[in-house]
Amino acid sequence: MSAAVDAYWMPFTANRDFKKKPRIITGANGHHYTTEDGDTVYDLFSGLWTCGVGHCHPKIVEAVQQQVATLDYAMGFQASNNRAFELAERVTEIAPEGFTQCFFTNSGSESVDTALKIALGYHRAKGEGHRTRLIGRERGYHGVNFGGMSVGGIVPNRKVFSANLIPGVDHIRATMDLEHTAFTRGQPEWGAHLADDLERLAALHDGGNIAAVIVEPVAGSTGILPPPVGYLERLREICDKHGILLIFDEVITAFGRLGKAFGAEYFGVKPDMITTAKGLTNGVIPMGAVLVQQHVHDAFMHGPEAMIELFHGYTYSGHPVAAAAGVACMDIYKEEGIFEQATSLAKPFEDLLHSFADHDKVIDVRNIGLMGAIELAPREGAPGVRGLEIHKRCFWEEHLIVRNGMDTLQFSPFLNSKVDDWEHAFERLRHVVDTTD
Ligand code: PXG
Ligand code: PLP
Repeated sequence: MSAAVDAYWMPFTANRDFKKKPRIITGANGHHYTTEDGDTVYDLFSGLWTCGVGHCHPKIVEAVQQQVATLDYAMGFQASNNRAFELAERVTEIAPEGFTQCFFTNSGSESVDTALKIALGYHRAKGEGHRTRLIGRERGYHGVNFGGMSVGGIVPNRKVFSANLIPGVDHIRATMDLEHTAFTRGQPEWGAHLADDLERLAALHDGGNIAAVIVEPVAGSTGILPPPVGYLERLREICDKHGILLIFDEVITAFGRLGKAFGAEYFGVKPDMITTAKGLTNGVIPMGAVLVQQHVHDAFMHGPEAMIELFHGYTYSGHPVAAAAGVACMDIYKEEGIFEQATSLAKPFEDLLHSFADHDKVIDVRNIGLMGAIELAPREGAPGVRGLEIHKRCFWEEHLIVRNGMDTLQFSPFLNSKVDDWEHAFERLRHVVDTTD
């Protein structure tokens, strides 16, 4: 039986619908959840893109237990804890060359707002305080704080707050057009020219007024949009031409989702800052990080040495328990060859997803690394209902986590998944898709 469910106002959830028949998880182990009804559920979303190495990994559990009993918390401003320094070293070690600095936050949303603030401070420190404009992309997701929401491009997330979004923000176009890209495996050939939209905004505002451009290398939340071939390279070129900082929001794509430590490495394009969260701690303790290139950091390191260089930080920046979880993750990524496993799983994953391409309800299948989407045609007059029904039926009838964003089914499987488990799961999913109106 459900405990009382009234008091908890759930995030990004249809609360009234959910509370009629709650889906409540009470335990997890490896690739499965346990529900309050005692069912074992296979997770095709690894948490919320978070738990790449599986749930309750013994090495992370142990690291957290030891840390919480050794140093639970230490003040983080003008003093710190050993674990935060250790994790910053470990993360910058696997980052692309030049990323020598790490600023800790507690979430992806905080990482994004931190990166935007660093961008503004950077230009000011360099005597270009007029560079204040921030550019995001339509359909982008950069979390829910005011900065991230403003550069984000997901309409329902912005609509209610429209009049209070931060000023001086513009957006380039999204990269997907089903007419040109439907059923592409990996990066579409079509669409590199969409990066030129940044050139248009640079012409409109004068490129010299633009502080930063933020994009997800692969747009995740909006339904997995891999970048067109050549697109990210072109964005980098335009940013360089106008002195604009490029921020990759890698809250999803960092730490193995594409088979590399960072999407920047996978695509061979180097931004100036990288925002992360999720896989930094395998979702076990909330934590995010902004990785910064040396030149960005160094721009702040002037003036009297006794002065704070960046007036920004969170009570829990570099929290020792979160950092201990992070260090354990970095160990696991290396010792268990997690990124290599993810790389070798990408092709079987792609094949399983694209086996839905011929289905009469399916209008697109997209994938890259271990990110994938099956987009269903919306039911007439009821957008999103088909997707939600499939999510619920998968949970209750097939004991399967399949996330839906409206009518797009989204997949973020474990980086160390077993192909047999997938085959079984996708068979059950097909049955649900077949038998849902
Ligand atoms: N940037 C990106 C690129 C993200 O994907 C955030 C920022 C915000 O992170 P926090 O930790 O503040 O939630 C995200 C988070 C989904 C889903 O189903 C995606 C996210 C979160 C929850 C669900 O696609 N992305
Ligand atoms: N609100 C108040 C009243 C505070 O004192 C603080 C931090 O000291 C905050 C908000 C910010 O909290 P956090 O540092 O956890 O983001």
